[in-house]
Amino acid sequence: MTSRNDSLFERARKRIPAGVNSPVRAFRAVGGTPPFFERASGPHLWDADGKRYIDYVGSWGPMVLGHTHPAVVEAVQAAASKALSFGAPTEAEVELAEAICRLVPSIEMVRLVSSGTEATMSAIRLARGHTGRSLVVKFEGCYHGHADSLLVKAGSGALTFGNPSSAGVPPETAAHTLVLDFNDTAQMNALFKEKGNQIACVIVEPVAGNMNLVLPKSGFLEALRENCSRHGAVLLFDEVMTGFRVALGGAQARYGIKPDLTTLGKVIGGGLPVGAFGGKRDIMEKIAPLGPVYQAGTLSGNPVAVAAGLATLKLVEEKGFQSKIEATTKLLVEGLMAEARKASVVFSAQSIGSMFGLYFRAAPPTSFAEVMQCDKDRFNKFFHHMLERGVYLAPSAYEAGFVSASHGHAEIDATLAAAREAFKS
Ligand code: KE4
Repeated sequence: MTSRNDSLFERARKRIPAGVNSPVRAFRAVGGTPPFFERASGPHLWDADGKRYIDYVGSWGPMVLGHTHPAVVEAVQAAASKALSFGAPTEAEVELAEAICRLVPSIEMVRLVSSGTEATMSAIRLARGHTGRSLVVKFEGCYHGHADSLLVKAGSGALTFGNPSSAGVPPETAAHTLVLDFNDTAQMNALFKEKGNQIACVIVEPVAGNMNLVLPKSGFLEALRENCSRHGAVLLFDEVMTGFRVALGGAQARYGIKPDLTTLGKVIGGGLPVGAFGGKRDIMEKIAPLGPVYQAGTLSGNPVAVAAGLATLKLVEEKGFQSKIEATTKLLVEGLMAEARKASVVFSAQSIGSMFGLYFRAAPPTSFAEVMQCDKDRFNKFFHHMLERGVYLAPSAYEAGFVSASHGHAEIDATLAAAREAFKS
């Protein structure tokens, strides 16, 4: 990596753990020095040495319009010139709540927070408060932020209580979380049969994007819905990543499943800190100060962040937005597969909406175990070849990629040209 990135990384590591404010940014999965970015526009990023990259991370999802979209920058500047924060109600946050409820009809009431973690942490507490039950079910490979109850890996057997996946999470806390295998409907049915009436909620990424991209098998989400309804458990769709990416109304719109609660983030902040949890009115009315489940936040509904979110959603819901970005993403993955075939490299790729997955495996994985069969070393080599050629992919074989509305044919062609070289070597 170039000298300024190296010197900045060295300086950063003195005062910030691993030199980063979020682990995946440290490049420990792929090795090397991460570029320190200075500015962005549309599909492009520029690092501290002025090197330009085509961006397929998009800040891990928020930058669906492309970077520094004029309408969003203008909205932020206008809001900031009036106030940076009140800690009191504003019309803008009512507008954002109304927009979210309109675009995701399963959400009848919503509470804004400042991150996806806050959204899922609050939604879990709400589900437990609403049902009076403690057990939470999640799926291995799905990530829902870093709240204690969610940093849990499978126990000795999937149907036994979980163990902490991070230091600092008390075993007693992890014991209330069960971890199942994504897409394993039989296992889920067996759990509900045995413990259904003890389950407060099931939290799932309806399309998994944190173990690379893994799509739900047909029947999996339907079985989840049916089991939760039958046993009075809350079905919580974590759409922090899939919301407004997999479809305008999220994965729930695409797959026609109505969850009881939904968490959102990323796109609804347009790059600024906004998360949200919402759903059925009778559940949401349990939230303080209306109900007994406490939840709060100094900067929840922050006017500047809400302005960015509102400006972003306005453009995202424009006619043709989703179909255009979906077509571009398809062009990218089909092109990459064609280049890999030409170079006889074992590779597969898939996309859904504006999200995509790249796999050094003959076919896209349908489970966590199959994701683990992907050739990580080949991905890491591919990642660095692409980075050298000015293409910035997610720095881990276990992350999904993102296309923005500002990516056009020029970016796709340049990416495919870089991939042609990378696959050759
Ligand atoms: P945040 O607390 O990072 O805003 O959101 C947590 C979260 C919750 N739910 C889902 C489905 C998510 O994808 C995320 C965060 N996604 C990661 C990307 N793998 C953020 C990147 C990072 O951790 O730096």
